[in-house]
Amino acid sequence: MAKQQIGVIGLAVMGKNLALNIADHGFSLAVYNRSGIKTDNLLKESDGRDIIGAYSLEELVDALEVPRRIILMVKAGEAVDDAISRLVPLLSPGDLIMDGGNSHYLDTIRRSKMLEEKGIYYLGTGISGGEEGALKGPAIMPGGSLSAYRLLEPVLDKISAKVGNEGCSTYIGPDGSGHFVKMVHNGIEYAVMQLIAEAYFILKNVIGLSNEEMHEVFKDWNEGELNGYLVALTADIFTKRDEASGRHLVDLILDSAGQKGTGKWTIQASLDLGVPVPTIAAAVYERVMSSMKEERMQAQFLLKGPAKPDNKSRDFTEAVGRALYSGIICAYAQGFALMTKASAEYGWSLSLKDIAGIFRGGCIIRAQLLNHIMSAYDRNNELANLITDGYFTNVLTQYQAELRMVIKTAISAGLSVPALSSALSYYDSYRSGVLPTNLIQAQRDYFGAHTYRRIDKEGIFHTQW
Ligand code: NBP
Repeated sequence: MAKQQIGVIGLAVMGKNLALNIADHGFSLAVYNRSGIKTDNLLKESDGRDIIGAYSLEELVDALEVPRRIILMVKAGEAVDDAISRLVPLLSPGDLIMDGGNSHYLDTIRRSKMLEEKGIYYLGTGISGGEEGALKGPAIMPGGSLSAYRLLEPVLDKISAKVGNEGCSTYIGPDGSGHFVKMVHNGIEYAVMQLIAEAYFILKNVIGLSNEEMHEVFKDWNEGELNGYLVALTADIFTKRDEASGRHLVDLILDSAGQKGTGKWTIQASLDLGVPVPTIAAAVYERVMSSMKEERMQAQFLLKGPAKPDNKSRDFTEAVGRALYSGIICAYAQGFALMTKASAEYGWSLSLKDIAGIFRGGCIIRAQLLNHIMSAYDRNNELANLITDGYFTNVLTQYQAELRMVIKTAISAGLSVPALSSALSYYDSYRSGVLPTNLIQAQRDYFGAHTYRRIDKEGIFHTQW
């Protein structure tokens, strides 16, 4: 019997849709899921596609041509180690496993090393775009050896999202680099979502915009420099009504956000690598704060805010849009600075221009802004920080007064805007030739003899304070 070209393990939403996408591009598949019911369901949906079901890993491995190419789409964490440890005894040197889930990049580095020692190729691949992207074309970030990548390149190229003629899949670099880039993508996503939520909060509470007006504002924004998937879907959200009550659905949703961990990992990596990502951190912390609903409900009666300020006119909307764009620029700049440092630290030689390129299609943070990011890295591949590129410097210089004014207004109204404020502080810290850290060094030396350097002399100093 002819063997199948690709194996997929894990047929929950992502694995199922990715399998259908791969089959739609003319590849034959063998699929397996731990519980057979998901395999049965996929086969029922497979409609003439060349997909066969396997009900054990042995059956799956037997059904595949050699070298075997197996894509894991199981839950990140122990499930991946478990699946690998059960697969390895069935595989031969030269076979390939690709982990397409949201694995932690340090796990991917560990797994790559372990499998390479056994002669098995490993690709740690970030896949972005959610359920729909997996089916219709995601952004794909493969990390591993170049030989491993070559084994799956034709498949990944075909199934990825397209921007014009360009596919949104590119070789990222060795071992954990693909999952690192996907993690940072998600960190930026957290920040942009929080920034948008803060803009909404200001428009609602300071200008008093209705949901219909909010829809118009976000739709307008999406036609200009703020154009992007998250802005577009936000515009849509304001039109959705609850079928039972006829009310706007957004007003019925509890203000308590969940998270699956990639935002937290981004902050942890930023601390390990010594790169500030305060807007991403603010977004993650605000989700945590949002989940403390009961405490907040009690505190609202105890802790007083300012008197309600006068409403602003509709003109203020434009300033909020510019503040939002500035915040979003700072969030991307933080994420790209983190990738720059990781690339140097791990020797990944990341092409930030190519990464910006594949973020433009299929993924959640796709946005017009990424074209400017590509141009910035085209002008200078060694750029230390995006906000020092001419385009971004100009925008931030031009918009900073409005960013300050919008934050001031929100603060005066007692509205919490941690992401916008952190973006402004990031901008102000980064552009400060002098920070007050001389005093911190003096304090450290005072209580802990930690020593300090001076601006007028070479050497290391300690003072008996
Ligand atoms: P889930 O992350 O919910 O994982 C469920 C799948 O993992 C099922 O197929 C389940 O099998 C399987 N599984 C588990 Br749990 N433990 C296993 C084990 N020990 N051995 C074998 N299989 C095991 O699925 P998903 O939402 O489709 O996501 C898959 C991956 O893609 C995850 O890493 C996720 O973070 C990532 N991702 C998800 C999205 C998204 O929008 N959902 C977007 C981008 C990336 P069972 O059916 O037998 O329980």
